[in-house]
Amino acid sequence: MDDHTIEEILSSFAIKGHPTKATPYGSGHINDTFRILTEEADGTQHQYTLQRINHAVFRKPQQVMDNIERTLAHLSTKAKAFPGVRSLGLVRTKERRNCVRTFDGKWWRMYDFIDGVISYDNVRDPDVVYEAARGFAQFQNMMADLPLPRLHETIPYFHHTPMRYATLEEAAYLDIRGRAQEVAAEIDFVRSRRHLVAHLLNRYLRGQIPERITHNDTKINNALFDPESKRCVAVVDLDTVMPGLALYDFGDLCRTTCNTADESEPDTDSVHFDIRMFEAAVSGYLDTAHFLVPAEVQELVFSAWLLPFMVGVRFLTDYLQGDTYFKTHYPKQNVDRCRTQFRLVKCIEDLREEMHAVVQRCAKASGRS
Ligand code: ADP
Ligand code: GN1
Ligand code: MG
Repeated sequence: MDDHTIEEILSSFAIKGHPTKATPYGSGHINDTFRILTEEADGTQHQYTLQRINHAVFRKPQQVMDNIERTLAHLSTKAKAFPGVRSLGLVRTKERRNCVRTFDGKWWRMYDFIDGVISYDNVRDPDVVYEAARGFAQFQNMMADLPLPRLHETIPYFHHTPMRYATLEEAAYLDIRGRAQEVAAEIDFVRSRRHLVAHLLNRYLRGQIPERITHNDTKINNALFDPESKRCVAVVDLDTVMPGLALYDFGDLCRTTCNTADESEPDTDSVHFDIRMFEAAVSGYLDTAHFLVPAEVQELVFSAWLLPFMVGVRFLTDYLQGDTYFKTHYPKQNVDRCRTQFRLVKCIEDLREEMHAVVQRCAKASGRS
């Protein structure tokens, strides 16, 4: 996108000062994010985050924005009870709307840029992992009493694991890009575990695990930290905040914090599941998520297995379908991503007993039996 277009988009928003710089920002796989600098006549500078909402992924961007507005309004009522937590500030358009749809059919929104914080794609510090788990648990806690109506499901069936499995089978069957043979081992890996995909969903359907309002995309780079205290001060990427299972949030956090390698690491031998990070995640989560019922605590280890498995299935499906969903930066990145996830799954299968022992220890320490 050229600067002229960015300037046009920016002119729709009620920002302070004149834009002086727009830089692509972050490493998210879905939206296009820009950091915007502006300057007022007296030299005062401001920073904003401009985002193009990926409307191929979020088919109803207006519903995404409605959810975000309600989420942010609700979080603002909690500010006093949760000092130190910074919330995203939505920048309205000059017509007081929460986003703009440009003539070319693209959807744009703006936030105040949260400054002086740090984000991680990969983290090796257990204190940061502990704080991240606390941050996401606190987010779930703050959202628990959101008044009705139910939030929109911005991506229907987002964490519906049997549906994800069925979509993979369909993609492998249709094989529109002729790639199925090349990833036959990965498809077999999934098939040999298909009896596990509906486990949490079944417990939910039986009423054993409750629906909550969850973030649904708790990868570590969606949390922002104070570099000195290491505390998680903000949770961003609210596009998928909707009804879900708390365990999906916990599992996704482990997926990105316990992996010793990058998500796209081509050398799977360097992928290990770091049980020290797992302990930090469990501990931070259980110390904060006092609302969890025993069945949820019981399934923490399973959720840490399920999320890399499911995200691996999604990367594999996207590769078979021609890399249309996740942003990729080189031709077989989705294959590398999928293999990384499946290696993590394998590591977790080997560490199951130790992981259960960690949960038991942390549950005791957090005052649960
Ligand atoms: P995507 O859906 O593509 O992942 P995100 O909303 O997560 O997009 O934004 C990408 C990255 O930009 C985030 O991971 C976060 O590190 C950073 N980011 C997003 N919003 C802000 C903000 N308001 N202030 C500072 N950094 C932000
Ligand atoms: C995407 O948007 P981002 O990069 O924070 C994806 C998640 C995946 C993740 C894998 C809306 O997250 O579901 O787990 O990539 N977000 C969406 O890294 O699909
Ligand atoms: Mg993100």
